Formats: sequence, structure tokens, C-alpha cells
Amino acid sequence: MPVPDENLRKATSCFLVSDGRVLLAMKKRGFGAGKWNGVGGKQEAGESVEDTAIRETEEEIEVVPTSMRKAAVLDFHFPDDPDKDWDQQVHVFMVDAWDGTPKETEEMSPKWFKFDKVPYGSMWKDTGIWLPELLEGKKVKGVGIFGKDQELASFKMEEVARL
Ligand code: 8OG
Repeated sequence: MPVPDENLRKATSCFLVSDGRVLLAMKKRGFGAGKWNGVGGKQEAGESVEDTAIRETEEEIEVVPTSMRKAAVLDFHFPDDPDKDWDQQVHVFMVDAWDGTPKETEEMSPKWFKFDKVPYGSMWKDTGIWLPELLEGKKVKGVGIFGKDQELASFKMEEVARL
């Protein structure tokens, strides 16, 4: 059973959902560039993870979440790249309501996908394991270990009643 490591740096990932569709964003630069993903980034000093989720969503696609549910806590470790500072704990939120319309910014380009057309082949590989569960309304905890060339070496996950 995966045990989250509370000492990890925290980051967020938000998925807007509406009417059987989920908003993904193409990361244009930095960590994960070239992949579709949720919208998010690293927690800053003094912020709750909810604060981070709202700030990052506003910065990256110019919408402000007004109703969201925490749906996953996922620890990612890169033991083969200890100098890269990539290890982090990602708090994932499903966003049901927001102010504004998603817009492309310097960092991300957003696009809506039907639940059955999510491009898992163009996302971090772990996403194909946990995002389908979240789209069904489940909550999960998970721990992923990445190996050489940022390939996913293992991913353990369990459904939880609350996070
Ligand atoms: O600010 P930073 O570049 O670290 O943001 C990285 C974003 O990617 C953040 O939203 C969290 C998310 N993220 C990881 N690792 C993984 C992963 O393995 N899968 C997915 N889907 N997202 C991840 O940091």
C-alpha cells in the first residue's frame, strides 16, 4: 500500500471537467514539455495546495477554479537522477466550476478531450493508470518510481475514501 512521503516538495495538477470532457494542456516548456497534462506547478512558501492549484491554473490558462475536489495524492521519485530535483508529491484536483475561459499562455496550450479520447500515449505514462480512475469519480493515492531516461519503472496505487 503506497504511503505518501510528507517531506517531498508539493506540486499540483488540475483537470477541468465538464459534460464528459476533460481539459488537458500541452506543456510548452520546462519539465514535461511536449506532453499533455493537467494544469499545475510547484507549491510556493505560505501556500496551501489549494492556493497553489488556483494560482497555477490562473497563471497557465487564465481561469480561476471556483469548485474543486482533491482526487489524488501521487508521489513521484527519480532515484536515477538525484541531482535533478524532480522528486515531488503531486496533489491532483478535479475542477467542476471556474471563472473565465481557458486560454493559451506562454507555458501551456489547453484543449478539451472526451473522456474516451484522452491521448494517454502523449502523457506521462503513469497518467494512463490513474486518470481513468479519477474520471470515474474515484480518489487514489499512488507512488511512482522512474528509472533511466525518465521511464516509469513502477507505479503502485490504491483507491481511498478520502484524501
Ligand atoms: O512546476 P513543474 O514543472 O514541476 O510542474 C510539473 C507538473 O507536472 C505539475 O502539474 C505536476 C505534474 N507532474 C509531475 N510528475 C507527473 C507525472 O508523473 N505524471 C503527471 N501526469 N503529471 C506529473 O510533476
